[in-house]
Amino acid sequence: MNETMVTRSRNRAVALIQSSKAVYLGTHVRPDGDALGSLLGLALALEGQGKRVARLSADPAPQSYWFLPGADGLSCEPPEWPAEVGIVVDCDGLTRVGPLESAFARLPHLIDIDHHGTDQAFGEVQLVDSGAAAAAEIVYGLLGALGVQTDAAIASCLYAGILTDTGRFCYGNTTAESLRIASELVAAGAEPHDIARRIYEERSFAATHLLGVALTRLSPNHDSEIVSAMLTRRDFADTGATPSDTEGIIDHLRSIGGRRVAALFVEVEGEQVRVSLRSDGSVDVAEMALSFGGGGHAMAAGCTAPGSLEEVRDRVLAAVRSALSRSNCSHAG
Ligand SMILES: [Mn+2]
Repeated sequence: MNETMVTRSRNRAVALIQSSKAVYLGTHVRPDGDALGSLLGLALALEGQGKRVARLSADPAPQSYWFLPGADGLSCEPPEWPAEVGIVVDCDGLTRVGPLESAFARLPHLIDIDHHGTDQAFGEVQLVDSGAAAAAEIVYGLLGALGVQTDAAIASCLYAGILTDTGRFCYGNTTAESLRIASELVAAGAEPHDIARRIYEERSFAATHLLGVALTRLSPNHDSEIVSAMLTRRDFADTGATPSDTEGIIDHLRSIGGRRVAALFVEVEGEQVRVSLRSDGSVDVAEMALSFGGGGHAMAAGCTAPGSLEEVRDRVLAAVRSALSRSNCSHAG
């Protein structure tokens, strides 16, 4: 999306928001730091403008995000009261809100705020910029257009979104714009040390135990270009870990030197496997995830596929291998 289109969409979003009194805000299932930070920051800003706001998320926030202002106001069900506008953040399709989809689909107006390269446009206004490292960056731009004064609470939410989606400003998606916005958020009152400590340094005993189990399952594949690990439902029962405790495990896999793709396979209810993929940039894992019904970014993507752990692992790793072979060929040629 070019600059003019972004500006035009932003103006349309501003007009819709300004003409509304009640707004539903939603984000994807199993919300991450960007999903929560974008939703909660936008919620505070709209409330500051006198609007009634519902903070909707099908799944609860992982414990490490409970400190974010307004996180305790998240609800998994739409409120009794109606809204004129729905705003869905960090979702590359409306289905990503899970069971809340119908609540959003029946609203008169819908705004899609996203930064996934795999975004399947939905709603009346698409504020989509795949060049943004986080949806929180796009929300920040929207708040500027709405004339919102970013206070410390809003700044903390948006900063958490950018911090986590850029992997603490380490991933390849980190831009001068990410750092400029982060700097402005810190100037507005976000506290980098405190936010990083709460998100990254308060991992629970059970989550740390689960990480340990995952690290004992490391397996090198394809001439050591791929590293993968698997977690069974039994592992969760044994450690007392919750599904959201897998967050960050993939980063340990991708930090292993010389690996081009890291993959984590997690057995979930209903004979399904949740797959997280990371790439060093040599192959596009979003494309791969998309072919398995998921989505994401070129260097970080995921999907949930039906089948046993071994079946899904074999299918996904076969796809990764052939993508790597293709990329090796094109580099050789
Ligand atoms: Mn995001």
